[in-house]
Amino acid sequence: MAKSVVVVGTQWGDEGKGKITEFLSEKADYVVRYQGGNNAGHTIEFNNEQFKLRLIPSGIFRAEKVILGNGMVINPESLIEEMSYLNERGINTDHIRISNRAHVILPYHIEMDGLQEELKKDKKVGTTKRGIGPCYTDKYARVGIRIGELINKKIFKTKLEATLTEKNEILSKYNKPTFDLDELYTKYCKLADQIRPFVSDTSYELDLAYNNGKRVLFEGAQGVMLDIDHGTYPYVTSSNPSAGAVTVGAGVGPTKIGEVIGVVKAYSTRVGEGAFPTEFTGEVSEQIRTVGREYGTVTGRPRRIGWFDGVIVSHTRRVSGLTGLSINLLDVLSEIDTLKVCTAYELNGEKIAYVPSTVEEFESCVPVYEELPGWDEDLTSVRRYDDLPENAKRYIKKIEEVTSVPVKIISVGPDREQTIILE
Ligand code: 2SA
Ligand code: MG
Repeated sequence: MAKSVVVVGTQWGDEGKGKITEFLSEKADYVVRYQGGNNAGHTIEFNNEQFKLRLIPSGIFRAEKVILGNGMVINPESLIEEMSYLNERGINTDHIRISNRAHVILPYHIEMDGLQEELKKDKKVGTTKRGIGPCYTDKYARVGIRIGELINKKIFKTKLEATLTEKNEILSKYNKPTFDLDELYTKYCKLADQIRPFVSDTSYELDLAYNNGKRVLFEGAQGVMLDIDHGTYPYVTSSNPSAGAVTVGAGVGPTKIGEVIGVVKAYSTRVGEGAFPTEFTGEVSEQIRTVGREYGTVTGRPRRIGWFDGVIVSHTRRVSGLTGLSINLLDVLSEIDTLKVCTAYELNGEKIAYVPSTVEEFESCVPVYEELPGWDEDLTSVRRYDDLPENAKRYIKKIEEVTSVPVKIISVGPDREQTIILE
């Protein structure tokens, strides 16, 4: 039986996982998301059409089934909106399955997200304000509401009653809008009616799929540097984008995982706050932002730009067990005289090759760079590795050397066709 492939972000998200998942989904029967929610923003392009997805796995276009796993947090309103958006554009969504164990994002989570950020004053995380953190908080505090409970009117009412009083107390204390139980209940019962046909025990379905020889692809959202355990805590999201989370977040065993493809940008970006050692500003940074369309898919925020950071991608290799890299947006680096690759950090006069655990230390890290000559050629129509300019090949070799991971895919543009596969 073929082992599964996992696609993970190796940096701070927006590495182009959506494109690669969609590309790889040609060889997959099931595509599964295992963490996060509509804080993700995946852009997919083919046949001159562009699709923006937040909750729905990027395999929706070609897979037999797509699964929203139990490790996700789901805003039912956004999900239905996203399904209608796809349906209106002629994309079928009947093959979506939503885990009955996934948690529901309710409007009070979104209010709490905003409030918590406000209270942090100059220590804001820079969240997407989609209620992600507060929903996961409720999950671990054991007061969350799961999809399987939402679709059962009686259970939903009891659970909502139990938690809403406390939420309203906190919100009213800070003069934030509060929620009326009956109104919320009625609205969410209607949403529940719409999603009920798609809800199932997705771990059970995956087990059947494996037994029937189906090929499964797992799609991470965000990136390892935003992982609640392995990222730049507290400037992280509230889930585990790392590959290890697949097993818990989808309800499959670790023995099912074969390959882990780390998706990496040919440079680095970050949205939101937090340390970013290779960040730089100025003309070249502006050029990268414009050519690479580096603005958040969900919130439209301009992304911060940095050089390729080998320390971070090695960190991801270790915590996610990468077996291969997909280098994306290589085309964006054309027409830059000198490219820099960070190979180590200097911290308190010492050279280190790992990511320190505290933000304070991470902020003090000074990148050690190797400089490489750039190239002027446009790469967007290159389809074979051999046709890349020598300097682009040299740059790729350098990335392999500093990360110790073989490059398996190179992307030179957003379209499905603009992909180079390395044998
Ligand atoms: P949250 O909302 O609680 O998950 O935010 C916590 C941190 O995680 C970051 N984060 C992201 N970073 C990059 N891309 C993300 N998704 C969107 C996209 C971003 C957008 O794909 O373009 O549209 O702004 C994403 N989601 C969460 C966030 O910036 C916080 O630092
Ligand atoms: Mg994104």
